[in-house]
Parts: sequence; C-alpha cells; structure tokens
Amino acid sequence: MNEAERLAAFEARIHRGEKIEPGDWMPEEYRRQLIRMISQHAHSEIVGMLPEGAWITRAPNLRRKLVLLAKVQDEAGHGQYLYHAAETLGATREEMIEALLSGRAKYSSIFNYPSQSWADMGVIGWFVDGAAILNQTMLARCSYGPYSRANIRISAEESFHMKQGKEQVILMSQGTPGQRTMVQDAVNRWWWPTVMMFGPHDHESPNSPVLIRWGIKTKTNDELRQDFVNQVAPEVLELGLSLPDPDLRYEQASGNWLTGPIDWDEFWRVVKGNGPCNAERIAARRKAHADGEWVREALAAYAERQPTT
Ligand code: FAQ
Repeated sequence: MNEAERLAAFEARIHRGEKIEPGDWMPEEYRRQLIRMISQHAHSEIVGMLPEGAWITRAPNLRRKLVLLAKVQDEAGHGQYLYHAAETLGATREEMIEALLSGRAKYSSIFNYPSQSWADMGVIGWFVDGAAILNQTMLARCSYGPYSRANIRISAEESFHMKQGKEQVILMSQGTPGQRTMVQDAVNRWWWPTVMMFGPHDHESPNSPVLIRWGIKTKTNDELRQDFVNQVAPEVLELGLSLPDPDLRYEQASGNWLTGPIDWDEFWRVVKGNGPCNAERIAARRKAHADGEWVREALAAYAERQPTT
C-alpha cells in the first residue's frame, strides 16, 4: 500500500469504531498529537496532586483525611497509567519528565491556582474532578486503545472524587455561617478557572479539527464546557450559593445555561507560566524529583546486578 492508501485504511478503521493499537500503522501526526495530549494529561495528574496534597495534614477529621489521602494517591496512579500509555507511542518517561521539570511541557491551567481553605477540597472535587470526568469519559471513547482504556479506569475513580467533593460542599453550604462563607469564597475562586480548563473556544483551538477527524476527541472544548455549566450551575444555585458571573442565565430556547465572557487573557497568562502558582508547582516537582534520585539509582544498581537470561 502507498501512503495515501494506508491513510485511507487507517481512517476507515476509525470510522468503523475500531481501536488503533500500539503496533498498528498510524500517521506521524496522529502519534505526535497523542503524545502531546497524553503527556500533558499525565503531567496534569501529577501536578494536580499538589493543591490537595497540601491539605492532607490539615483535614478536619480522620474520615476526611483518609478520603483525601486516597484521592491524591489515585491521581498519582492516573499519572502512571497515562505515562505508560504515552510510552506505547515511543515517548520515553525520561523525556516527558524532563519536559515537565524544565517548564517546556504544558499541564492543566487549573493546577496553577492556590488552595486557600479546607472548603477548596470540596469545590476542587466537585468542579475540577467533575470537569475532568466530562473530558475523560469523552476520551474513554477515543480511537487509541491504550488511552481509551486508561480513561475508562480513570473516569471510574474520578467519579468517587467528584462525589466526595460534592458531599463536602453540600454539607458546608448547610453548616454554620462561617462554613457557608468559606464554601462561597471557594466557589467564587474556582468557578472561572474550571470553566477555562476546557481550553480555548472551538474557533481558537488549533488542535481540535485533526483530533476530531481521527476520533481522539469526540466532543469539542465548547461542547464539554457547556455540558459542565449545564450540569453544575443549577446545582450550585439550588444550594443557595451564588456563582461569580452576573451574566449567567438560563436560555429557554436552547436549554443551556449561558455564561458571561471568559477572561482569556488570564487563561493564556496562566498557560504561559505566569499564573499564581506556576513557579511553586514546578519547584515542588523538581524537589520531588531530586529527592527521588537515590531511589532511581538503587533501582538501576539492582537491575544491573540481576543475572541476564
Ligand atoms: N491548560 O488546540 P487546543 C484532571 C493548550 S486532568 C493548559 O484546544 P487541545 C484530573 C493546549 O495544550 C486535567 N493548556 O488544545 C484531576 C494547546 O497547546 P499545545 C487535564 C491548555 O489539546 C482532577 C493550546 O492550549 N486533562 O483535572 C489548556 O485540542 C483534580 C491550544 O488548545 C487533560 O489533559 C489548559 N486548560 O484541547 C487531577 C485531558 N487548554 O499543546 C487532580 C486531555 C488548552 O498545542 C485533581 N487533554 N491548552 O502547545 C485534552 O482533552 C485536551 O488537550 C484539552 C485541550 C481539552 C485540555
């Protein structure tokens, strides 16, 4: 088969709903896009441990501590599944980690915001994991087998994360005046960054057309963002909380909750490394990597001493 015939056969497989597996022929651009997306996703899970990890020692009781500990540990596991999925495409772990630690790699903008109170643990679980689930259940249907399967598992775990967060917000919104103030403040701070984390509007999303053509994304950034707002906005209002958007309104004709304009300048500032916590997040990952040096050395020495078969 020549190149054009290979591409046509590849696209026909995707069209039939078949999964593309690691050894299969694929266009170089399909491989490049997947490595880009999966490694960014893996980095997001690993960096995403930091805002919540900071609150493990300050959990108000043992049950909350256990739940938060399990959640943060799950995020580490998600990072591992995803790095493995990217490795099946030829990316090495060392290259990916180096890209993260040098600041070249992207990871989700959302994790460059600080977690300022215990209420943030509830709101992150509900909003951020809720947003991640919408994105990841879509990616669980993607055309690349290893990424699709990783997202099936991740989504199941995220759904527990989302529920524990929502439960906390519900409880705090019915609690003391102090707790209500704390949870309202967390909602105010996390709403817009979560709305932004779905990425730029469709007409400004350079990667979307090829990702959709090859079945990597099956919904666009704006479609997923709209699903999120439709799902979460009425539930937040139902709890007697407000959202920091004076233009938010329900549109009868479309059945959609419409937001006011998104501050894309803020989004790009954060993506380009100038958000409130970008430097702190990278410094924390560099320190963890340096602290783990002796473990990597010990593993390499152990592997060297094993008899070769
Ligand atoms: N942050 O052309 P598009 C989680 C970049 S996991 C930073 O629209 P695309 C779990 C984008 O990379 C959350 N950069 O890009 C958890 C591209 O730059 P590039 C992460 C962003 O790929 C919960 C440029 O802008 N999930 O939360 C962002 O078609 C709680 C142009 O954009 C994933 O990574 C952003 N928000 O769509 C953990 C899922 N948005 O690479 C702990 C997989 C866009 O060309 C606690 N990824 N950019 O230089 C995706 O679904 C997609 O990559 C999107 C972006 C939707 C993120």
